[in-house]
Amino acid sequence: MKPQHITNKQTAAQAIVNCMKIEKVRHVFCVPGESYLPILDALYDSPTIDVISARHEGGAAFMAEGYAKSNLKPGIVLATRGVGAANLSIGVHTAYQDSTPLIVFLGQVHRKFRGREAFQEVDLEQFFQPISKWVVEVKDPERMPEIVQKAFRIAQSGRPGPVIISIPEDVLPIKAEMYFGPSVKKPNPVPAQAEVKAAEELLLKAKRPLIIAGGGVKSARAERALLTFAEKHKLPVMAAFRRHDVFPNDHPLYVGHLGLGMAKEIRETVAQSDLIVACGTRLSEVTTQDYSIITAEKKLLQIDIDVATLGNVYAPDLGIVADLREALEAFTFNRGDRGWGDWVSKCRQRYEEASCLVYQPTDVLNKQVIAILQDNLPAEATITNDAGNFAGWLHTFFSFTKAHSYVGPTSGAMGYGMPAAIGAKLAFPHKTVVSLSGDGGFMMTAQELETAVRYEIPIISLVFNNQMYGTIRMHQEMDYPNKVMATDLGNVSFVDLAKALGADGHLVHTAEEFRQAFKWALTMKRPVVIEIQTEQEHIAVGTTIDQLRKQKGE
Ligand SMILES: Cc1ncc(C[n+]2csc(CCOP(=O)(O)OP(=O)(O)O)c2C)c(N)n1
Ligand SMILES: [Mg+2]
Repeated sequence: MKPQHITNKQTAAQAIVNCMKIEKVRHVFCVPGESYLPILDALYDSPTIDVISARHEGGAAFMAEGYAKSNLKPGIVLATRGVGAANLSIGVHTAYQDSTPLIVFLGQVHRKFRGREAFQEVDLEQFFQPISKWVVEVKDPERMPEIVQKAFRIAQSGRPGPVIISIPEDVLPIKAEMYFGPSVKKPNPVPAQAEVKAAEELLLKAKRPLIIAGGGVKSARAERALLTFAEKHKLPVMAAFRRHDVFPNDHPLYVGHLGLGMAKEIRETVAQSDLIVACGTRLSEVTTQDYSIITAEKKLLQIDIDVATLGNVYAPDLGIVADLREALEAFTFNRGDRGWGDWVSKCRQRYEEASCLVYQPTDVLNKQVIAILQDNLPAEATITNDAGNFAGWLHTFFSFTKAHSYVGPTSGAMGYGMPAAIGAKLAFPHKTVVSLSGDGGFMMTAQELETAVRYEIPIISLVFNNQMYGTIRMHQEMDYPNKVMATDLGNVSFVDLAKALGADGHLVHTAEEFRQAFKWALTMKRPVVIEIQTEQEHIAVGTTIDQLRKQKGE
C-alpha cells in the first residue's frame, strides 16, 4: 500500500476507528461483547461517531443495512465472536443479495486459543465465505489500517456488498506504528466507444424494447440519467424486484415492477418485449419470475458495474461493464421520430390497469391503508418494508415518485422492516420514515423498538396483524388446502408491546381509524406503532382463502 500519513503509535482498535474517521463514518451499530472492548473504548474517545447499541445482532445488522441502502454509505456493525456472528448473519446475507455496502467487525478468540474450539469460537472466514464479498482475519496489528481500508474499498467498489473483519481479541490492544492511505473513491468505469455503438445498434433494431432497472442504477445515483435517457427515446422502464424507487412510478414511461405475485398485465408487457435492456440488475429469481421471462427469441443488452454479474443468469447479446450513470450518459444516438411511443402507451395502460389506486370504501382494508399512506405521506419520506403478504398491497398499489424513498429486502428477510427504518431515519433525520411489517415479521425484531426509544429515533411502524404467517398459509392453502399447520399465530397486542418498550401505539380496525392514527403518528416526535387488524380471509392481493381452496378443488 502507498503510505500516506504515518502516525504515532496507536492500538489496532484505535486504528480501526481512525479508518472510520477517514471514511467519515457517522454511525456504527452494535451489540457489545468482551472480545472487542478496545474498539468500544476507542469509540468512547471519538465523539464524531455515534454508537447505536441494539438488542440483537440481527437488528443491528438490519439497521446498518437499511442505513447503507438509504444513503449509499457503508453500514458498520460490531459484534462478538461466533454468537454475535451467527445472530447477525441474516443482515450479512441481505447485504449480499441486495448489493449493499456493509462492514462487520467481529471480535474473535485470542490468537493462542484459535483452532481449539475455544469459548464461542467459530472459524469466521469459513462461516461467512459464501455470503460475503470478502472475509478476513487480522493477525498482525500493524496491518489493521491496510486491511480496514481495503474492506471499505471492497464493500463499495464494483457490485457493493458485505465485508467481514475478524479480529482476535489480543490483537486489538497492541500498539504499533500505523500507516493510513487516502479515503476510498469508487471507480466509475466508462463504456468503450465500440460498446456504445453496438448497444445503440441493438436498440435501434428493437421494436419493443424494455428497460429493467435495478439496484445498480440506485448505487450509481443514475436515476436522473435513466429518466433523461428513457424520455429522450420514449423507452418503457420496469423496476427490478424491490427497486421501486429507481424511476418515478407516476411517469408515463414507468410500466411496472417485477415482484412476487405479479399482475398478469405486467407479465404481458415483458412477454411482448423483443429487447431487454438490463440496467444494474442481476436478473434475480424474483425479477425474472423464476427465470421464465427472458425467452430465447428476446435480445438481451446487459449493463452492469460487475463483470461477474454479466451473463451470470442469461448470456447477453451484449454485456457492458460500466457505471450506470456513465453508460446511460454515453448513449447519444437519435432515433428521430420513429420513437417507441405506441409500444410505451400500451405498456403503461397495462400497468395502470393492474395498479389503479382509487379509494373505494368497499376495498379490503390493506388497500385502503396504502391509499391513505399515498395521500398523507409528506414529500420527503422513506418507506421500509418487511417480508410477507401484507407487502403485496404496497408493492402493487403505492406509487413511488422520488429517488431513494424505498428500502426493502430483496433477500426476503423477515424482521427487516422496523430496524431498517431506524437505519434510514439516522441516514436522513429530516425525512418521515415509515416501516410496514406483518405480525410475524415484526415480532422477529420487535425488541429494536426499545433501541429506537433509547436513542430517540422517531419512526412510524405499521403492523398488519392477521394473526398468522399469512404468506406461508397462502402457499399451504394452494398446495395442501384446509390443512393448516404451523402458520397460525397468537393474539399479540402490538400497542401494549410498543408501550412496554417505551414507544406509543394505536390499534385500528377501519380505514377511517387508520387515517386518524396516521395523522397522529406524523405529529409524534418519538417511535410509534399503528397496529392494523386485518382479516385472514383476504390473504393476498386479489385472492381469498376460500378462492384458493376452490381453485385447488377444481
Ligand atoms: C427470516 C425468515 N424466516 C422465514 C421466512 C419465510 N416466510 C416468508 S413470509 C412468512 C410469513 C410472514 O408473516 P407476517 O409477517 O405475519 O406477514 P403476512 O404474510 O401474514 O402478511 C414467512 C414465515 C422468511 N422470509 N424470512
Ligand atoms: Mg401475518
